[in-house]
Amino acid sequence: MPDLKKLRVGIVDLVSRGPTRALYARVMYANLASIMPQVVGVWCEAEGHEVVFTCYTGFEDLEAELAENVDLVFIGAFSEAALLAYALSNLFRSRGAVTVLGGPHARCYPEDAAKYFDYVLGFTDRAILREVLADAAPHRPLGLQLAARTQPTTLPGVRERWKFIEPTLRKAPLIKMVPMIGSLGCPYTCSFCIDATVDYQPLDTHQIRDDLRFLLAKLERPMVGWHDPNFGVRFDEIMTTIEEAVPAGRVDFLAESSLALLSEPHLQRLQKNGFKAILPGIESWYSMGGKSKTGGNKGLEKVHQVSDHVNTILRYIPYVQANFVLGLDDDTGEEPFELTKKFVDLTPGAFPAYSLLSAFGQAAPLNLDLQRDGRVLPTPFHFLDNNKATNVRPKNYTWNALYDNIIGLRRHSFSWRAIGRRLSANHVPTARYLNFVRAVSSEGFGRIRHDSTVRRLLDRDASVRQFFEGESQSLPVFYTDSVRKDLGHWWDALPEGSLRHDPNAYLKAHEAAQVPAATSPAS
Ligand code: B12
Ligand code: SF4
Repeated sequence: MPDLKKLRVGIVDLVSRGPTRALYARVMYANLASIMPQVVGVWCEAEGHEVVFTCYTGFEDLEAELAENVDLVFIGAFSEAALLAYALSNLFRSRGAVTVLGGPHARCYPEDAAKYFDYVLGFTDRAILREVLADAAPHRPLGLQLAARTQPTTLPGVRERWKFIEPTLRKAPLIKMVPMIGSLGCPYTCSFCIDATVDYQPLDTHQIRDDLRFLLAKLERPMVGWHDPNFGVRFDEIMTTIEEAVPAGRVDFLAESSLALLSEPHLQRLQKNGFKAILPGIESWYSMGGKSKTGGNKGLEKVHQVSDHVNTILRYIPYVQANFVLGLDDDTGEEPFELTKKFVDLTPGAFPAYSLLSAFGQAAPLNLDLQRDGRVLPTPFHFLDNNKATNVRPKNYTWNALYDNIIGLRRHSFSWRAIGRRLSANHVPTARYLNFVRAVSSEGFGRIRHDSTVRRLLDRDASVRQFFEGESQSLPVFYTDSVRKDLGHWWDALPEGSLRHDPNAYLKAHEAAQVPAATSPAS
């Protein structure tokens, strides 16, 4: 076999969707770095290529940090950073590089991303990466969409990723989290979730054990953020792994886990092993009983049951973020919002995190139904971060009513009274500090301001109203102006037409894939 050309590979992990100076970003963004860009770095080097790696948190001068003369650039992006990714790809391509997009945006909107990248990757394993490295050629006007059939069975651990982790941690001034992962997929099937159809698969426990020991040797007091979609599905296995690797409580851990996995004996073991933050998904008061272990309980009964459970968690774990999805089709009227306020009052120590129902392209089975019903809007990707906008026309609410309820709930949750009660219910200084910063910065107060602006525009700006009602595809000036402001100088590199996308691309691709099967004589 002829020797492959040694490539100069740039890798950019986009944690921020543009330049920023926000306090929360300064404190936290480097801690939100993804695992896969680091994995890609390890795999590229193992294939003999030279790698330049950057985690962009919004503070760096990207142009100065990014390697000149790169042959191939991998960009990892969530949809909220898609426009920045498109602008970067445009710039790199104009300088002669070939570009590759991976990450949640590539998985959710491959058809759109292929207009701006040479390769768009879904599930990525080493074989897919080798294919890209071997080809490394421009594919224009439409990029190649490649994906492994399933999630990879192994990923390089912390020891191998350390050369990319270390410089990223240096950007975090206070809290420094090392990203680790113990499993992929999830056994639950929440219809709105990207992992609803991805089989659960634990990763190698020997590697996890080795990584934890490695970290203890590297850092005085390591803090590990588990990126498992649902941590602790094989609870005993992962706990035994941790217990065998490090003395109890020497490493701090954070994880997203469903309430169903957080029984009191499990909490005792989590506490003993140094778990400091847990992010359970409650999602709704009327559905998702399985993952919260509330069975058929609904409404107020579920609020009391879940609140008791979360208060119990808080006795063992100092930081709890309770995740909710607002605007689900099961919700009607003010009741779900009032129930969540009740939860906030009954559970003062938990930080309530609200996601607006968002249909991320082809992420979830539910999105096909929403697109079939014509309910998905072409809201620019920039706003699709679960918070700034929902791109789903509500089933049981007018826009005014939905926004009034959301604003009311946010005001209640981030009132000075609620903030004060939260701080006095938190017993650990870091938990108090983080909850305070989150409440008063872009997340709490910032979202109240943002939603209030949208609500005002719904009354006063006909173009906003028509866009939200699906009566007009013309982008309201409000959106264009916000993107221009957020992207800063990157706005100039934004490719023509990229503020728009086809919100029904998934349905169209799905239907096109059905046609041959339905018309074939063998079927
Ligand atoms: C862990 C997690 C987090 C963690 C860690 C985030 C991180 N940087 O990785 C935290 C809590 C910080 C987080 C934050 C957010 N998250 Co999150 N998160 C997840 C979660 C639960 C698991 C993702 C994961 O790591 N899986 C393990 C990896 C290995 O698998 P994978 O993601 O499927 O990736 C595969 C491929 O996509 C590909 N790949 C992935 N990245 C890359 C990069 C490159 C360069 C390449 C080539 C390939 C590649 O390879 C992988 C192996 O096949 C998913 C939901 C879920 N159940 O999957 C949501 C999810 C990814 N998050 C989501 C969102 C919206 C957010 C936030 C915007 C929420 C918010 N408002 O704060 C932020 C954004 C943070 C950021 N970095 O910008 C959405 C993304 C939708 C979208 N299209 O953008 C998801 C899908 C949840 C949802 N709502 O449906 N999140
Ligand atoms: S429990 Fe969490 S990760 Fe699993 S399917 Fe439901 S929302 Fe997705």
